[in-house]
Amino acid sequence: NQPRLVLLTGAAGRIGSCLRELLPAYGYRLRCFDRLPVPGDPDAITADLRDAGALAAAMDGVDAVVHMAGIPGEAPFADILAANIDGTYRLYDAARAAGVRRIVNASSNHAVGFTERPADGAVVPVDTPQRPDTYYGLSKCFGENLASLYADRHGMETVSLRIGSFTAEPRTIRALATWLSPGDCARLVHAALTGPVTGHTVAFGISANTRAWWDLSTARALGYQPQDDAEEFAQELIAKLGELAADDPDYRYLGGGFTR
Ligand code: 15L
Repeated sequence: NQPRLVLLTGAAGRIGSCLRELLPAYGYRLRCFDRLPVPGDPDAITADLRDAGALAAAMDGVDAVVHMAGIPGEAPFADILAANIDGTYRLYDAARAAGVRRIVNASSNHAVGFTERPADGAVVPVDTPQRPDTYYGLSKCFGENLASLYADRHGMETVSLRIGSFTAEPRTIRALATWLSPGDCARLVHAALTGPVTGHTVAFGISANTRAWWDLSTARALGYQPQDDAEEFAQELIAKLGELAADDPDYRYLGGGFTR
């Protein structure tokens, strides 16, 4: 019972663009939604999440939603409030009204960004307490909690993906641990759309990085089998940038420099 028609918000964004390219091969039909025109998709809906009519129409006949829309980093609180908090609330409520069963929600590692690296080399579990590092991270905590509310109150399923560093290739030393490759991103979203979920599930979203210190067990339980490892780029990156000192926020905190 794989969902067929998937509403993709933020379809013109960085991750949205990757998913537009890679998800159809998994058998999905995408309906794209973005504030900005989606290149090469004349059927895409160009609207703000706060346009209730456009959002309701976008939900028609949809089997699942992949919610990638929002401001992807720190910004003034008023902007975060409008785009990420109010926008995500409206997305959820429109999905509820349309009877959509499952949402894959773009959370972020910055929802738990002030979590310190465990001294004993252990991984940070998914149920670590929320510790946002920015207003941006706070909006992702809101999204996770909203998903929990809509699961308990309305029986909706959500997988909140605490995405790491999504780039074509890792670009920083921190990303040797936090990288999510484009191919693994598509594999992860596919797993989140099809894997076994009861209520609200949280999963870290990174590749099979040798230096990873975030627990991937809940992602794997959905069926995610990452194929890429940032280690392939380690030698070159370390030669260029040097290793991180233990007191560098990029080393010490899950959210890296966002804690500064
Ligand atoms: C995020 O949540 C951001 O959207 C992205 O731009 C990166 O900063 C990423 O986290 C990260 O932590 O590397």
